[in-house]
Amino acid sequence: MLNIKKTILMLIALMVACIALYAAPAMAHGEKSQAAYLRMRTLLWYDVEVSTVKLEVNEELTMTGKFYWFYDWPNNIAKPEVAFLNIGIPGPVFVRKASYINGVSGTNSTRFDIGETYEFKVILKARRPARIHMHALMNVKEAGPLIGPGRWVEVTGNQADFTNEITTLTGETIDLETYGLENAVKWHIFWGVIAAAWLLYWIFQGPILIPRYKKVKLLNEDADDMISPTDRMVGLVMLIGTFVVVTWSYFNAYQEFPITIPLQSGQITIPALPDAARGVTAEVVDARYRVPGRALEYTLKVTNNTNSPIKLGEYTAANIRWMNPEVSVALPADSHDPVASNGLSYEGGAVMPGETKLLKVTCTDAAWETYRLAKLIYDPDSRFGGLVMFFDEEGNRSVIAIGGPLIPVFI
Ligand SMILES: [Cu+2]
Repeated sequence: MLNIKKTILMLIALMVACIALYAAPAMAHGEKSQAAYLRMRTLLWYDVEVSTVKLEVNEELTMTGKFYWFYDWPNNIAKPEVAFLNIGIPGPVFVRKASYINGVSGTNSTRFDIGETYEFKVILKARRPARIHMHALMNVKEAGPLIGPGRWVEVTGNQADFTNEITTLTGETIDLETYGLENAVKWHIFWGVIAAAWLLYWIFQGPILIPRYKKVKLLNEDADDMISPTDRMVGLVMLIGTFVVVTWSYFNAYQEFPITIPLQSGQITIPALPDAARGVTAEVVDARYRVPGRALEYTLKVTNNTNSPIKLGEYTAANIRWMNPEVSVALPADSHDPVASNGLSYEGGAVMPGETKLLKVTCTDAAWETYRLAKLIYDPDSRFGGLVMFFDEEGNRSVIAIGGPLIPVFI
């Protein structure tokens, strides 16, 4: 009888544990839950590419791209005074070997200018076999993570083969994967044993807790007699021994590593890229979106100051790309790449050199709904942003940031 009860209880406990521990794999990585206006009006990523999507442990992958800090930065979001170029992956499936922003090392945090464009390059080395959705990511102090486009990347092989070797300025080649580990474990065990020995010594010295408390009460002023001369001697040996080991190990470590430096931190300012607009200006005259619906419609006042006719080829916002296939062709890189290859159309045709005209643009795709930009209706600031890309007859691209109030249409 008792056994059946026990078995049932154990099964219930096991079930609860399983339910508590089970977590479904995340398919999207947080971006959809961020406010739509935030995603459209903070950091706009484009040209993001990975050098490979399938590689083995120890092989390298390079992620490159550009990002633009939206000129109409939301008031309630901290400005990128301290920002760090990161990569959004589930733990160190890769280790970052190097990162560059406009060719300058991105090891530390950086200050960026609103309204400016930068390009980045991150070199990663595969460490653990996994299939992951890798995102470009910018951490902005007090604003949080600004998530860039993601790509499915698969690492094969064996983690045991992974090495992360570097050569120090003292000429020694070390493997960062295991360097110093043995020493750290050794010293922690050593001090743990000393602490345990001290505790055990007193536990075996006779009554503890309540009996001892009673004895102290009973002996009253003579309670100190409970500590014998041997006890005092053991205490003294422990005290002096600790000082001796600390001092000796300090000098020993100094002798073994005579050249050490403090943790390198600090901040650099990186000059921005030249303006990508190339003499083309565009501003939003009015903009609407349908609720419910999947269409974003806006009128652009475009001036072409280049010497070649230009056509609108792409609008991108919140990592979604609406393409005008007559001008610029792009296909989704994988199943989770929101590229609407045929999503953009417009009335107005080419803008001639020196001409200013109005273009009526329609951006349609399910991504507007699935990536929850339609949730702009819940945002406290119904303004949108994005980048429009014009192409001239030679294929030269002009990238212009646009934005403004976005009015919902209900019927
Ligand atoms: Cu993702």
